Amino acid sequence: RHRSTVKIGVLGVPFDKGQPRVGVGNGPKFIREAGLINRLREIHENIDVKDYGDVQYTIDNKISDAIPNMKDYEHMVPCAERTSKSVADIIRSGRICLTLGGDHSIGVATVDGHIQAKSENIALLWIDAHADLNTNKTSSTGNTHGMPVALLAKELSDYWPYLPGMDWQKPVISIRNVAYIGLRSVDSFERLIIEKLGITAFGMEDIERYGIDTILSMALDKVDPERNKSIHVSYDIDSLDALEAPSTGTSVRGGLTLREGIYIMESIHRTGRLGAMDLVEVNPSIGTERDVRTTVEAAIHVILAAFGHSRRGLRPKDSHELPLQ
Ligand code: HAR
Ligand code: MN
Ligand code: MN
Ligand code: MN
Repeated sequence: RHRSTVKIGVLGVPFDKGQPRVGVGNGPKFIREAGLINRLREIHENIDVKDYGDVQYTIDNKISDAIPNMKDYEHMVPCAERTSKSVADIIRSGRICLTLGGDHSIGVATVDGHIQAKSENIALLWIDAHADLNTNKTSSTGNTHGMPVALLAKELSDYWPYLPGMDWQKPVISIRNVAYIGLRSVDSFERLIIEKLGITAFGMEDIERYGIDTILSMALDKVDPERNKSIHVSYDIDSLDALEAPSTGTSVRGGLTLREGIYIMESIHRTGRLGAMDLVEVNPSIGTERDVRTTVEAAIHVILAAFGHSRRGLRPKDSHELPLQ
């Protein structure tokens, strides 16, 4: 009956340089304008939400084109540094950090910030159609939103050149603490890395076979066997089926239903150990007005589930009886 207070810090990262399409930088604006903050407050009476606004950064021209096949590196690096610091500060102040993207290149920063604040005891769930596991050598696009997991993984550090401006990004996560859910568009080198390193990866065919509830327990058994870690969920809206989330840059059909997408976050909420969540790749410049509304609403439903919204409804606030008359 008595619910403990859920403290949330919302951070916008309107970053779009990790991929070629304009518009994804407006994700935070559209998600906020759809009423996110108040809708979080309406989940129940013990929600405490603070909006930290958007991350600002200035381009570092000293490092422009420093790394072959990493487009707009001089944007990615300073934005990531600022984002990591903000995420760490928000978590240190006792809040669960909800980061609104922006493209998925910001995942390197949000996970880094979470690790800075909580030491290395975190488990990372990467909910995505894509593995985002390319290095600048394996990427066929040079888009950094396809690289964050490879930047984070300890086991892949030898596959990167020296990355100027990224010295702050020292605590990398072991790939043993990462699980994918929703994969269905994986590049050949990404598949090779997944197999060589034995990364926990559940694609759509696994979800088809076992069901989302079992998949989630299997994922947590691997990355958080003692059920004691701070959980980071990096949620790419393109994990959802293209029909559920059409307004995103690289949509792939045959994905998660919104029901499965919501269920994932309801389950993570029940663990009581959500430490940070990213919601990325909503692009309001793609599709019709209705597509945008569908996508933004899907994002909000997934977020509300993460912070305790119940599809069973809320009990009356001060009463256990039906009103008479
Ligand atoms: N694997 C492709 C690349 O590296 C596509 C990257 C993915 N797009 C995303 N990230 N939305 O999940 O370019
Ligand atoms: Mn550039
Ligand atoms: Mn992604
Ligand atoms: Mn994706």
